[in-house]
Amino acid sequence: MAALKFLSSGLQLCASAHGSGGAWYKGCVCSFSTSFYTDPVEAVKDIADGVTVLVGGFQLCGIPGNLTGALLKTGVKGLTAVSNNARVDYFGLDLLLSSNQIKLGENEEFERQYLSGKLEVELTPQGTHAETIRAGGAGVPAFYTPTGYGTLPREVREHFILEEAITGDFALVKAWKADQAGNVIFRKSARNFNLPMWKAAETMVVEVEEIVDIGIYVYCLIKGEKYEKRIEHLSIQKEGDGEAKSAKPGNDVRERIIKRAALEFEDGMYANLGIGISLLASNFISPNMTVHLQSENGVLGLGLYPGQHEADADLINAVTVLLGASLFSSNESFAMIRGGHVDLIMLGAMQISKYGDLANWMIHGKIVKGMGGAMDLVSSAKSKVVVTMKHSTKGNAHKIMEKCTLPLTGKQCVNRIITEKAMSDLWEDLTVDDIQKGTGCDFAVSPKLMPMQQIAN
Ligand SMILES: *[C@@H]1O[C@H](CO)[C@@H](O)[C@H](O)[C@H]1NC(C)=O
Ligand SMILES: *[C@@H]1O[C@H](CO)[C@@H](O)[C@H](O)[C@H]1NC(C)=O
Ligand SMILES: CC(=O)N[C@H]1CO[C@H](CO)[C@@H](O)[C@@H]1O
Repeated sequence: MAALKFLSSGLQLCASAHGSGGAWYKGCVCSFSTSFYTDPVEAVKDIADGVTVLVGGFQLCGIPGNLTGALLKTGVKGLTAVSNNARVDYFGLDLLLSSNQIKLGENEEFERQYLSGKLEVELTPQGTHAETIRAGGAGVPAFYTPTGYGTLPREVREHFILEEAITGDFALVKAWKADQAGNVIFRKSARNFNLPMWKAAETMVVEVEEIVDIGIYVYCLIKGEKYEKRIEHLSIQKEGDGEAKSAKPGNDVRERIIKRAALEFEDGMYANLGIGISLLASNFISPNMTVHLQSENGVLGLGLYPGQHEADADLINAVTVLLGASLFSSNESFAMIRGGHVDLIMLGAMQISKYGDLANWMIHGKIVKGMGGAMDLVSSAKSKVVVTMKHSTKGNAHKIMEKCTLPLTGKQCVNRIITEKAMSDLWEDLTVDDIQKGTGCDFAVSPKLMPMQQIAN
């Protein structure tokens, strides 16, 4: 295994790897020396007990698996790990978690340890997380953001909360290719958190798939072998996707919601769709309409699910990208979201209050999904937030209620709710009484009450 190590002088972070297809530039002059390593354990041996390590990646896309695996071997203790997530057991950060080496993560093992109080943890909205790291790299110690206002215990000013920047002692980064001088390029959306983390740590250790001839920024490079790129939830396009199928009653309920949700799309709009019902609505976008789909992991111009042989782990959810799509890092992606440049946000909910408060990330003592990007997605008053969900829980508990009992994702942020029973309109076979029974709060009945519309087949 060929690997190389760069030793750099302190905090000079110099190059920036940009664009797809190998466009990158050097930002400034810095001095460094290079040494080569053949073993990932050697590459991480300077990581001592108690330091802070930033770990790149978004789900399984672009994670420095060889390096986190090597950390496990060095047996280092008491690390503070800063990471977007590490959700698949025994891969990446999970390895460290199960051996109790770190304090932060997000996965099943994490959930178990967190709930049992064994793990010290701080969960941060994904976009805030990306920005705290970007700010750390840019020397901005703290900033105000609308994300999480009214939900997170933070210092408040007007409608914003104060978030402190994050820097690390080490960044473990996964890139695609590096040259002999240490310039690196990322592939597709695999730049995600790798790019901002790169700049926010004193020492970078970079794992690449290939080292090419004649770079910077890097202290330590290691070439991983036999890359097995994994996709967490592979979805493949199936015959008949986008057509009505209503065999089972459960499907029928979903389909109603999906088809109504599809009417929210307008030609030329930018939309971010949560997984599940919301994303399925995109199957019904009329072919004479262009809707630009944005995704948190750094894609604008998402296409349909790939065919069997087109799946690409460097595009996480295994979606395809359309011609003319753009790819960017996670901090850039959330700047777009918080900045209100995405017209329509469609996502699911566990509870919604009559004031439009949204809860969808945690059930006390039971489920800790993490808020992911949801707090950021609902933080801009400029974006229309549409919730698609079943009207009640499986056990028939109310989901639309006076006041949410679960931890909030956002306050007064929901503009429209679409369920199988109602929107601001009614499905024809239901009466207002039926809906009142399934709803935990009073509501006004519109004078323009009419049967609920849905997209034609
Ligand atoms: C995102 O972070 C990268 C790396 O720190 C930086 O080059 C880029 O300008 C940032 N984008 C935004 C919108 O802040
Ligand atoms: C798209 O095509 C349908 C018929 O296929 C038509 O009813 C509709 O008006 C068209 N929409 C636009 C925006 O052109
Ligand atoms: C992410 C990851 O762990 N990548 C590779 C690291 O190196 C080993 C072989 O040395 C591969 O099997 C992994 O796929």
